[in-house]
Amino acid sequence: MSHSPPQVVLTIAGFDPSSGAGATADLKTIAAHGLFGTAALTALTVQSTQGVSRWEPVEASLVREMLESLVDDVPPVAVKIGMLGSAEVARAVGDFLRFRRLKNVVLDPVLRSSSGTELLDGEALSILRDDLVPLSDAITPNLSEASLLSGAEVKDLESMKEAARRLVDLGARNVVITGGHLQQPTDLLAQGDGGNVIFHSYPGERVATMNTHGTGCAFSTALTCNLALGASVTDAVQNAKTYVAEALRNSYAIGKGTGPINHLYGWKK
Ligand code: PXL
Repeated sequence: MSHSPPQVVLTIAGFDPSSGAGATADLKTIAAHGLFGTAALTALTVQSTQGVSRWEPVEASLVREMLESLVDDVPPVAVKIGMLGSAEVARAVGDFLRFRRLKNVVLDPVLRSSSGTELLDGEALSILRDDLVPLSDAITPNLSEASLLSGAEVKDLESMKEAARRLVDLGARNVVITGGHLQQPTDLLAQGDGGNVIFHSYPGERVATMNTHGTGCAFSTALTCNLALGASVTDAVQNAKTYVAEALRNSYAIGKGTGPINHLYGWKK
């Protein structure tokens, strides 16, 4: 019997050996959505649940070749971009997006690990902001990433709106600022609409768990998967938020540090 194959979602991301975040975690999120994941690695981190101790970017020409060899063979219907590693890799990803004109591109501007390690230098940040933001259909900064990218201090819903407005001015079409670190974890979607900005807010409930490693990666990848499945941006944000909340609720303590969320909670034993 032959089955019709699933759609393909590509993640361009770093490698977290503990697999709470990064490309291997993204592949779990993509599988959880019934889609087929492919991955191009941009950086290798030395990392456990206790944090990142070191990382190295992958050589840009290698990333370029990984992307080019994949894209004709297994064309993706959506692309998630996470950790970029270096200015050269960021440039290579920008060129790839420009020449291939791929759809449903979601950029998660990963700047720092939750344990505080810088994951991108200043030159790469400029390329991310000036080149990759306008090439993406949606960007998913958390509060501190929104602050660093927009130059506005972000701490509550009002300042999230101001930062989102500035990010739309930088060329972002859809900005989702994830408010998981707020007292009440509200996400904000800002959509650029010919000079105007339309806001939608998504209130959530705090899930009491210590196993929070990978929430940012999972949110942006779940958003990408929902776009791949044909959801509107507003529905995709709500569905991605629900996915992360369930993955938090069903998480378990793995390792001695911050445990991962349970990406595959839908597959009960
Ligand atoms: O959560 C951000 C992130 C993304 N990608 C990789 C990471 C991390 C955080 O540590 O290691 C590869």
